[in-house]
Amino acid sequence: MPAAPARTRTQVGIVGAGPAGLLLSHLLALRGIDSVLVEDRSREHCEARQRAGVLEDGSVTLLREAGLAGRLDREGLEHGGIYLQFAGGRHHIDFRKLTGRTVTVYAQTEVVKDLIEARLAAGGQLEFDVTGTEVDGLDTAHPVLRYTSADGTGHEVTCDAIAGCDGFHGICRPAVPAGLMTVWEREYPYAWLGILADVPPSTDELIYAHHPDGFALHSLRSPLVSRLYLQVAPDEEISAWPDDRIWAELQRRFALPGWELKEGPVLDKGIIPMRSFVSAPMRHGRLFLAGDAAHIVPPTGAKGLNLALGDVAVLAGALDDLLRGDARLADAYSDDCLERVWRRTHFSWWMTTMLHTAPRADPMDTELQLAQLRYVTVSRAAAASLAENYTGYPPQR
Ligand code: RFL
Ligand code: PHB
Repeated sequence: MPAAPARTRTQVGIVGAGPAGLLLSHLLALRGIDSVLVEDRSREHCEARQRAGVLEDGSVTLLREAGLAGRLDREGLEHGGIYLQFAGGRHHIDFRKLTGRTVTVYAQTEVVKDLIEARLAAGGQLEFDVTGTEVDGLDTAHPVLRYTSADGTGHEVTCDAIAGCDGFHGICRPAVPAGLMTVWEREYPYAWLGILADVPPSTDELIYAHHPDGFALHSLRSPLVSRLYLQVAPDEEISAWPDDRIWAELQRRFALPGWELKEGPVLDKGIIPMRSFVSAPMRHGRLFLAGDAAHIVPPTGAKGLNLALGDVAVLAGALDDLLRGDARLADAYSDDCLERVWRRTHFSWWMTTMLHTAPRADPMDTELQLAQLRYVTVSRAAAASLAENYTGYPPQR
């Protein structure tokens, strides 16, 4: 007979040690609220997986106000704009001039490392490598979080609320009974191939390039490390892309007279699917969904990480009040988030469709994209709209 699970209590059970779950446990601790955070991957895996790289200024402020920005302030690279490249020209969109705001290039790997270190230093309950995570009793006042630790011990944690921060493929969203959630979804007929390269960036700010053969993006991780992306077919195998082929394709899509793309050893590469997905409400009983567990954006607008941080900033306040007996912010949580989520979902879709070449695009589609790109680079109003959205609109709270 299996041993009875260890039964414990906490105020908030959190599933997932991505940016959403980790920041939530930190924000709750600042408010004096206990949490137990469980993660089914290893600490090393969570700290190493290559994902997003751009923080809105509101995300930087949020991390700073939470006392988490020591290294971010030292190592983050503040960018005052981006380049849009199309039809053989490169055009600067000056966020500072247009909005007075900036973004900061600081990799999600570093945000996650900083958050894990801060939680462990504060004695936070954070368990990696768990298996069999389950949530139960969601429509009661005391939902239950079950999981098995890496050493095989079963746990049953009685909570006052559970936060589903377990990403798109997690177990929390599927735990909501069928029929209670509405889902909006769009899959795009392309994917991104991303590489991390041991070479100084060839640009001072990100380059988003429209090209007849497909989109390309030049981003960076530090003054010494570059991050680059290529639009590829959605079913592309990474094995079909040896490093030489990747560099040749990047060279073609970024080519500009008088400018050189520097090449270097590829440290990491992978294929990233492109999807827009929103599920609502972001709450069922005492289960609150946050980040990718509730919504996914294609990466073209650099919004996924920012949305995850924004959700839990709202959720921390809502849970604080709920645990003191005031449910008003918890009741408003989903609607409060969804306004920000839908604006960023639209912006991400807009950037994606403006910049990528659809497999069956005809010459009319291409001319419409180029007309939009020219407008955004020529009209101050259109450029300001892009700048306002890229730096974060509506602003994080
Ligand atoms: P995360 O980061 O996916 O974290 C969820 C965590 O939950 C864990 N988990 C479980 N833990 C316990 N029990 C279970 N049953 C569990 N099931 C899952 C997972 O292991 C994971 O640690 O979600 P969060 O915190 O909401 O953060 C969202 C961001 O990670 C995401 O929006 C962005 O990184 C999106 N994204 C990118 N955005 C960009 O702007 N630029 C990019 O280049 C970029 N690349 C990416 C990405 C997302 C990716 N995923 C999720 C497919 C590349 C990838 C591969
Ligand atoms: C990144 O640096 O990984 C990155 C930057 C901007 C994007 C997407 C990804 O739009």
